[in-house]
Parts: sequence; C-alpha cells; structure tokens
Amino acid sequence: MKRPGRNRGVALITAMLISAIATMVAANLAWDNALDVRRTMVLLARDQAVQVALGAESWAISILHQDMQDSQTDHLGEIWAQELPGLPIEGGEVFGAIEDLQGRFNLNNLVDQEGRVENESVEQFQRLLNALGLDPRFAGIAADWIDSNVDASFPDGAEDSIYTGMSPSYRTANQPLTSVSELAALEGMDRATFRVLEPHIVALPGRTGVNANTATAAVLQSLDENMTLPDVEGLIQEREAGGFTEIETSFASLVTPDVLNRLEESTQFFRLKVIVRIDTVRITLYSVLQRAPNGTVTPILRSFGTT
Ligand SMILES: [Ca+2]
Ligand SMILES: [Ca+2]
Repeated sequence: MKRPGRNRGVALITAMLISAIATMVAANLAWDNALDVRRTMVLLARDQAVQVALGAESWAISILHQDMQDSQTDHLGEIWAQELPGLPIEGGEVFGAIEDLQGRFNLNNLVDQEGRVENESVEQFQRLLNALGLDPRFAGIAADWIDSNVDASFPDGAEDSIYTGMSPSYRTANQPLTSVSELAALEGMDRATFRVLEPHIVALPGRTGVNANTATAAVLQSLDENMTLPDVEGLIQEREAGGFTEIETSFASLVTPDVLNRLEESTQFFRLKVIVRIDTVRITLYSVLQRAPNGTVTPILRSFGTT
C-alpha cells in the first residue's frame, strides 16, 4: 500500500537538510575567507610598519650626521635629544626618540682589553648600585660574569661553581656582554632589581667614557664616593642650558683626576627607539647607532619589541 504523504515528508526533510548543510558550508567558507583576508592585512601592515621603522632609522641617522657638522659636543638641548611627537602615517602613526647610551654605565668597562677585572670600574658600579638603593654586591658578581677567568673574586664574586649548582644549571659568559638583559642570569638578580638598574646601564662594544652632559643622575653620583645629592642637582642645573661649558672646571673639585680624564662631552653610541602603529599592528624597533669621528653613522644592533 502506497503512503504518498509519508514520502513527501521525507523529501521535504531531505531538502531542508541539504539546504541547511549548504548554508553551513557557505558560512564556513565566508568565515575562512574573512580570516584569510584579515591575516593577509595584518601581514601587510606588519611589513609596512617595519619599512616605516627603517625609514625613521634613516632619518635619525641623518639627524646625528648633521649634528656632528653643527656641534663639537652632545647635550640634552640638541635636536637629536628631542622626542619626536606622534607623526601621522597612512593608517596609523610613528613615534621616535634618540637616547645617548654614553649617559649610562657601560658594563663592559668592568674588564680591560685582556678581560681582566678593572677595579676602578667595579667600584664605580658599586657606587651606582648604592645610589639606586640596590645591593652593591652585584658589581663583583657582574665582573666575574664578564671577566675571562673562572676564579671567583672575593668577597662578592660568583663563577661556574655557583651557577652549575643551580637548576637549570649554566655557566658564566666570561666575555663582554652584548645585551644588558644578560644580567638577569646573575646570581641573586631579580626582576625588580633589574628594572631599577636597567635605565642606567648599557653593554657597548669595548670600553667607553661617560658623557657628562647626558649622564643620568645616578651615573653622575657614581663618579665619586663623596658626590652628594646637592652636588648632582647642581651639576644637572649647570648643564641644563646647553651642556657644561668646561667639564674640567665643573668636575675638578668633585672627582679624582682619573675619573675626570674619562669624562667626555660628546658621544659615539646612541639608541633609537621607534614605535610604529598601523591599523591594529604595533611594532617597536630599537637600533644602536654608532657615529664615527668623521660623522658616518652605522646601525650596529637592531632588535624588535625588546630592549
Ligand atoms: Ca652634538
Ligand atoms: Ca669569569
């Protein structure tokens, strides 16, 4: 016996099912397609942001090159030291700032060219740590990390015997640093200490002098054990208008002749920080720029997103 009503019902349900599946497939395709488009847009925006950042780097290079033609000294009143306010670009904006890295304490000064600990610099680093309210022991520990031997210095050293006993265990670098972030590996170093210290330290290739015109307050204080806070404030006030007129006059009564000899009024190493935002993409480029005596500026280290 035929049951036409029931067959029609099955046909109807089948048709509805097919139509539902077709809709689902279409929706999925549209969703995938939208994701693909979005992904491609982000990749394009990222590429573009990197190009903008490199463009900003070229601009910074020309500013530093020009600065060398215009002046013999480097101080915080010069054009390169002025932060670039946000500039609009297509779909976003770009910010930039150049910092004098020789206003910081160069950790690689802790050793001489043969990799032996240089005591005057270790003492200066101790004074810097004290000025920042940090444990001065880190100076000896950092010196051991960088110096070429594996004999722990006394009383504040730490060599392989300490680090190989840690979990996970590791060894000391026993060579100059390429990044200050290596200090995070030091025995006893924690994030809070590193954060306080970081704005005042740098890892530059070889030994460098401090630029008195741009040194941070803590670095100025580290120049001599008898340097007081009012001394530092006086120095900062004195250099405000356009750097020190005569470093020797300003510092002779405050530091030893040795330290005075190492003070400089111009700079070789700068760091550019560029932030580019395009659409939802944001990148940060850090670029260490070295300026030769003839004014040629070369990027020697680039990194994205980290210090
Ligand atoms: Ca200058
Ligand atoms: Ca060592």
